[in-house]
Amino acid sequence: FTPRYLADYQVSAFTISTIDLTFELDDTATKVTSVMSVKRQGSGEEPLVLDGEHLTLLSVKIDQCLLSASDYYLSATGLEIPVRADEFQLTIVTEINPQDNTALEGLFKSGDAFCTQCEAEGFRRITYYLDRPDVMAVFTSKVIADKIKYPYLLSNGNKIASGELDNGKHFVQWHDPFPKPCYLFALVAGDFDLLQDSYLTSENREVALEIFVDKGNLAKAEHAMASLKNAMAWDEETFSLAYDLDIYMIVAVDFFNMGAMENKGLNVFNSKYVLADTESATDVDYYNIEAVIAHEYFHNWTGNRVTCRDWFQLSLKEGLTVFRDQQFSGDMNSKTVSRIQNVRVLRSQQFAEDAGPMAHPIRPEKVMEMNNFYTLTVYEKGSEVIRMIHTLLGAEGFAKGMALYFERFDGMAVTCDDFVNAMADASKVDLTQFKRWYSQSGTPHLKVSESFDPEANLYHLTISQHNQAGELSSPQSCLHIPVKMELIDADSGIGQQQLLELTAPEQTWTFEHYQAKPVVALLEDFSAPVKVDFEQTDLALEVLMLAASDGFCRWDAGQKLLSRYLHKLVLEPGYALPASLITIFSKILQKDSDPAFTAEQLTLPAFGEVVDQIHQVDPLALVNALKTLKGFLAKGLQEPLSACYHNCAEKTALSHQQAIGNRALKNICLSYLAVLPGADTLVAAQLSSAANMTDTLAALNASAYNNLPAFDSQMSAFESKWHDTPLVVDKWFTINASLNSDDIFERLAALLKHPLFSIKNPNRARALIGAFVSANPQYFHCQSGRGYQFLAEQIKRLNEINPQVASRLITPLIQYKEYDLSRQQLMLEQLKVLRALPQLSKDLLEKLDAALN
Ligand code: BAL
Ligand code: ZN
Repeated sequence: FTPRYLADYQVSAFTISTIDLTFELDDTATKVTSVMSVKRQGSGEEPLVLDGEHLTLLSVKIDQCLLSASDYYLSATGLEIPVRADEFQLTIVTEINPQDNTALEGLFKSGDAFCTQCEAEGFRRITYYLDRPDVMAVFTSKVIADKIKYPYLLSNGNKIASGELDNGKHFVQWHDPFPKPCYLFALVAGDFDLLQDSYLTSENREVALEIFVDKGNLAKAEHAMASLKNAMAWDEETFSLAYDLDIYMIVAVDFFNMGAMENKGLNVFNSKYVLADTESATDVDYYNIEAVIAHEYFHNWTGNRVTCRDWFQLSLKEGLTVFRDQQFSGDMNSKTVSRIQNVRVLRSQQFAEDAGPMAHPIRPEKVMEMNNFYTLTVYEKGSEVIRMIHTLLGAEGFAKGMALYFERFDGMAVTCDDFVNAMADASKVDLTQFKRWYSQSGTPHLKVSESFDPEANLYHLTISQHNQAGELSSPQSCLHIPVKMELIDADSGIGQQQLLELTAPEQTWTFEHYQAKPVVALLEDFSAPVKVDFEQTDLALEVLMLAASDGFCRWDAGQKLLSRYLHKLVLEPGYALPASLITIFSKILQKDSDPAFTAEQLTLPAFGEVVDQIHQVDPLALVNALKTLKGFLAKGLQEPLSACYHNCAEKTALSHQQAIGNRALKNICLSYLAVLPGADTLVAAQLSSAANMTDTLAALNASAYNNLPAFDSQMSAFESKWHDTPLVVDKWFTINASLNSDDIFERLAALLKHPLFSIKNPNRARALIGAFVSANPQYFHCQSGRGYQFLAEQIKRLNEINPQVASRLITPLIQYKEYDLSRQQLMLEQLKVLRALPQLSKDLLEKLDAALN
C-alpha cells in the first residue's frame, strides 16, 4: 500500500466519453459487460491503465479484436493494456460476486435487493475502468434480472427501454445524459413499495419523485418526500438552482456504510435517513432525515453538475454541500438550535480529529485509503470554511459567487481553488490569505484580552491567533478569521454588533464612547472554527447568557460556565460547586424562551468536548465530574425542573415545531430529575404514557444512565414490541450498550450473540459497538482496559468483514493522547495487537501507522 499525494496530480492519459453497461444479475456470479469509447489525451504512448479489484476478468476486446492474456497485464489492482491506438472502443466482460461482498463497496446485496456504492473507489469492484472523478462519461446501463424477485431495476438518468426476456427475466435500460464520474454510478434491483409524487421546477419541468422502501414501509417515507420537496424549493429560492432530469429516485436499504449517496438521479440511502413515523422515530431522527435528504439533493449541483478534479478536493463538494444543508436546516427549524448542534459536533469530535494522528487539512495532501477521508474535518470543518466565506462576503455576495462558479464550471471536474476564486472574483475581494484554511490542519486558538480606559471612555479589545501547538502564528501562516462580535453596555443592556477581520498575528480594536466597561459577546453564530482563550468572569458570562443578542452566544456563555466548573471538579478533588450556578440556571428555566433553546442551555457539555479541553484527562474523573454537576443542578433546581417537566408534559395541541421543542425541554428535565431519589416512578410513568419514540427513548436512556431496577424489564418489553423493526432494534442495542452497570461486559458478550445482532450490518455494528464506545465512557475507559480490549476484538472481526466500518470505530483508540498516561498505555497495547494482524486492511493500516509512528 502506497500513499498518493495531491502534488502528484496528473491529467489522465486517456479519457472515456461513453460507457454502455449490461448487468446480468446473479447473487454469486453477476456478469458485467462494459463497452467504452476511449480516447488518448495528450501525445504520449502510455499504456491504458485501468483500475479493478476483486474482479474475475472474462474477456477484453479492442474494437473488434479479442485480446489474449499475453496482450495485457492483470494484477490485483488493475488491468494494463499497452495500446497504440489513440481512439478505440474497449469492451470488457467481468464477473463479480455481490453476495460475498461484505465490504459493501461496488455491487452488493442488502437483504434481498442488489445495490451499489461507488464513492469513492467502488466502481473498480464492478468493472475495469478509469476510476477517478475527472474522467466523465455518458452512461447507459441495461439491467437484467429475474422478474418476480426483482420487479424494479433502477439506474441513473431516464428509462429508455424495458422488456421481457426468456427464463422469467426482464430488463430495463437507463440513459443519463449528463457526463459523470463513475463514483456517481448506481444500480438497484429489488422488490419495494413505492411512494410517488411530483414536483414542478421553477423552469417548468415536471419531475417524478419516487421513494423505494421495503415492503410495508410506505407510510414511513412521507417525511422524506416532504423534505425532498422542501429542499428542491429552497435551492431554487436561495441559489436559483433547479433539478435537471425528469425523475428523481431514492432507494432506502438496510445495509449501507454511509448515511446516503448522491448518485445522479438515483440516490441510495441508509434506511435510517428515510424511514420515520412518530411511533418508531424520534424528533432527532426526523430532523436528520430532512437534513440528509436535502444534503443528497443539493449534491445534484454541488458535486454532480460540478464535481471534484481529484479526491483531495473532496471538500469542494462536501464542505459546500454540508454548508448548504445546514443553512436549509436552519431555515426549516430554529436557526440557533441548528447552529448549536453543528458546533457541538465540531467541538466534541472534529477538534479531537484535528489534534489527533489523522489530522489533515480540509484539502488533504496525502491519502492512502480515500475512504478514511470522509471525515468530520472535510465535511464539518469544510462547511465552516464555506460559512466564513459567506460571512465575509454576505449572503448576496455569496450567491453571486455561486452563480459565477456554475457559469464557469458547469459540467466540469474542478478544484477548491476554483471555487474560492469564483467567490473572490464575483465580489472583487481578495481571498488569497483566506485560502490558507485549505492547507492548514489543527484548530486555531484565539487569545483575547481587553482593557477599559474610564477617563477616555475607550474600550480596547486585543485578539491574537495561535496555531494548534499554542504558538503565535507567523505572518506567513496567519489565517483570515472573521470574528463577529457584540459589545453590550452593562447598564442599558444595549449592544453594538460588528464584524472584525483578524488577519495578523495580533490586532487591537478600540471602541469609543463607553461610560463603563462593556461585556463582549465573541464569535457570534460561531463565526470561525476556533478555540477561544478568554477569561471572562462568571458575572460577564451571566450577562451574556441573558442579554446577548445572538442566541449562539447566549448558549455558549452557559456552556463556558458549565465547562469551567467541570474543569474544577476534575482537577480539584472535593471541589464544592457554588450556589450561584443554581441561581443563574433557575433564571434560565424561568425565562420565557423557545423551549428547544432552553433545552440546549440546560444540556451539559458533552464528554468529548471536555476531553478536548483538559490536557491528558483522567476519563473517569470526568465521568464523575459530569455526574456530580448533574446531581448538583438536579438537586438545586428540583422544584423548577419538576414544574417545567409537568408544564411541558401537559401542553398539547401545539404546532409541530413547538411540540418538538417542548419534548426536548421536558426530556432534558427528565434527565436531571432521574438522578434523584424517586426516579423510578417518574421514568416508569413517562414510559407507560409515552405516545412517541422521543419520549420512550428519553425514559429508557434515563433508566440506563441511572441503572434503574426496572431497566431489564423495560428493555424486554421494548424488544417484544419492536423486534420486527430494524431501526428500532438498533436503538434497543444502543441503549443496552450505554447501561451504567458493572456487568456490562457480560451483557455485551450476550448482545453480540443475540439473534438480532449481525456484525455484517453496519447500522447494527455501530448501534452496539459504536454506542458502547461513545455513550458509555465509564466502562469504555475502565481502569482494567477491558473496554479497549472489547473494541479491539470487534475491530479485528470487522477488519475482514467491512474495513470501512472497522476504520471508523477505531477513532477513539488512535486518539489515545487525549487521556492520562495509564489509559494511553492500555490503548497503545490494543493498537499494537491490531497492527500485528495478518491481512490488515489498507483502511486500518493507514490509521494504525499514523497512531503508532
Ligand atoms: N458523497 C458521500 C455521501 C455524502 O456525503 O453525501
Ligand atoms: Zn455529501
